Amino acid sequence: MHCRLVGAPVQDGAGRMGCDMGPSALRAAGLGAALSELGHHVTDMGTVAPALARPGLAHGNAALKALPEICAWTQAIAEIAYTASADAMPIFLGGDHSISAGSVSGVARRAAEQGRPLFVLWLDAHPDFHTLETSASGNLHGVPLAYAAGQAGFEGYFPELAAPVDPTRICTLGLRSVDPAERCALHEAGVSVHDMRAIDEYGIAPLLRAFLERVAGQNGMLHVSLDVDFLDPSIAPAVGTTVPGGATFREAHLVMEMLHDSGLVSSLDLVELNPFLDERGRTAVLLVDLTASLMGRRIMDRPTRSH
Ligand code: 6HN
Ligand code: MN
Ligand code: MN
Ligand code: MN
Repeated sequence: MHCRLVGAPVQDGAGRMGCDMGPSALRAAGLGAALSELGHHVTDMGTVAPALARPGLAHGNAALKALPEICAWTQAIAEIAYTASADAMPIFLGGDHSISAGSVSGVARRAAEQGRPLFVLWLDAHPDFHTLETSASGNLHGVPLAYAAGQAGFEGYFPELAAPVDPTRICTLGLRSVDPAERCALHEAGVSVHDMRAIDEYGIAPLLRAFLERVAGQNGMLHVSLDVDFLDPSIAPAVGTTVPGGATFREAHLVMEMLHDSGLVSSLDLVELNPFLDERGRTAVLLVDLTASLMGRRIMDRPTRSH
């Protein structure tokens, strides 16, 4: 596999500073070497430069923070996502989760051009399904999934979508902090939602397996968006939005191992890593190890089977 690393040092979408150091921390933790050791060809594309922010871009929701800046980042990241996905698997190094407005919309444009449906697996404590109207915090890392899914109200602010993702092709896994407006919008849009209660009750593997079978059955492409706060804060402290009760070390690795075996993943986001909050780089190292599992590192060889 040819992997293209894309640094997206965005911090304006989060409530606290530090995510701009995420790409450096992931590189320092050995992401490139881990992928090379697995036999992949790795190209580091460097760092996305933001487009110029449109001066005076204002919205009726006065709580929104850094709207012109995030719109400009989205434009720049969507362009590179479209380009990088032409001949490789792009891996986006965040940056807060607002970078996924660009990464998902860019790879969605690529998938549409190839005539294949794009599916999205959102691994996160939060659904990030606010619109510009419903965000109460004003932090734009809370909106990227709604934008990419073509929810109303982004027109005239965020870049026009070449290909909105069909919400019924989105699966969120790991939710445990959902705002009332998001709960309602997710339901109405028909997003597949597996919260932590469902993971506790049924186990993470059957939930993921059912989704992967759907992707495979439609010859889909699959974008995976991994927010650090999907993981339990006890194993991944380097995030500004910790919520207790997250995925365990083995649950997270199992997700990655199953994704690898599926052979379906065509692009990946690693987001919300805030190195300022880390403990001797342990969260960055965990993200590198999870990415390695997604890209083929395994404990033992296994007999070939369907999933
Ligand atoms: N993230 N729903 C909350 C908000 O501020 O809108 C939290 C968003 C978190 C975003 O985790 O990427
Ligand atoms: Mn998120
Ligand atoms: Mn989150
Ligand atoms: Mn919210």
